[in-house]
Amino acid sequence: MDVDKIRNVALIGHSGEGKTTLAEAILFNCNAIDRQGKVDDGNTVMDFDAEEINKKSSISLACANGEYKGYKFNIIDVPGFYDFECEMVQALAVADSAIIVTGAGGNLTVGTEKAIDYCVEHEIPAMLFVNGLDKDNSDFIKTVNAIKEKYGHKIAPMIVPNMIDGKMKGFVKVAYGVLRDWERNESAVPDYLQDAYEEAKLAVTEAAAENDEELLDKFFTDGELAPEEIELGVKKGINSCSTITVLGGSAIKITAYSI
Ligand SMILES: Nc1nc2c(ncn2[C@@H]2O[C@H](COP(=O)(O)OP(=O)(O)OP(=O)(O)O)[C@@H](O)[C@H]2O)c(=O)[nH]1
Ligand SMILES: [Mg+2]
Repeated sequence: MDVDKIRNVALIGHSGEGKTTLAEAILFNCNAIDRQGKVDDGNTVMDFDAEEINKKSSISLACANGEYKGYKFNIIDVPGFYDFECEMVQALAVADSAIIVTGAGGNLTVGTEKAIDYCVEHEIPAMLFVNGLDKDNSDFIKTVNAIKEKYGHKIAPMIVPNMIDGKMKGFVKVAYGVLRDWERNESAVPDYLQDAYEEAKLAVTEAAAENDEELLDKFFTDGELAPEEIELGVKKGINSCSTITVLGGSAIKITAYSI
């Protein structure tokens, strides 16, 4: 495979927020494994060491790879406990980018903060994955707002989850302004998600415009950007480390699916 089709991605963040579980889901979706193991069952790819299985928590970094849409992803699963911070430093020395996995408890956890600070300081392109949206009391918007409080306009949520009775039934694709369910049916953004959608749309549009002169001109002239332009500008922002995009879901429940 061509080198330019290889991506080294580190999963970092606070302990217990779901990095190993998300790695398992990614590998499953890449068809690298044929069943999705669970940390609690001691059968994940990344937590293979006897002590990790015993503790139900990662101790050293682990790597596995899978292919998706013509790209090879080398996934590096990093332990979240502070005692193992050097593992994050090692992983990010070789990673092209990071997925910062955070819980959805409505706050900025210390591990998330450390992970974002490290990526910002060392200019590592990063995105946030707000995990555990199947849990009672999970709150994507509150969590994103808590992170925004410290990192402001760097944070650009590309989705707004559609939560019904505590379950994520799909999400608004913010750049496109459509609601998508897990069968990939698309419909108009419902009224109850309108405010959250508009707020997120403004955030991603501004992030896109800030990262590209032409888009900035267009934004000032037209007051809006096309979905493809938003995606292009946000991608540029991620690459130049001025934007951290946000997705969310439930690692334990992710089955074959792509945005
Ligand atoms: N309900 C729910 N539980 C989850 C989710 N993701 C992970 N968990 C559970 O949370 C616990 C911790 O998950 P891990 O994947 O080990 O978390 P981690 O971030 O790798 O933890 P460290 O390796 O200690 O940093 C396990 O019991 C998982 O089954 C999720 O999306 N929803
Ligand atoms: Mg782990």
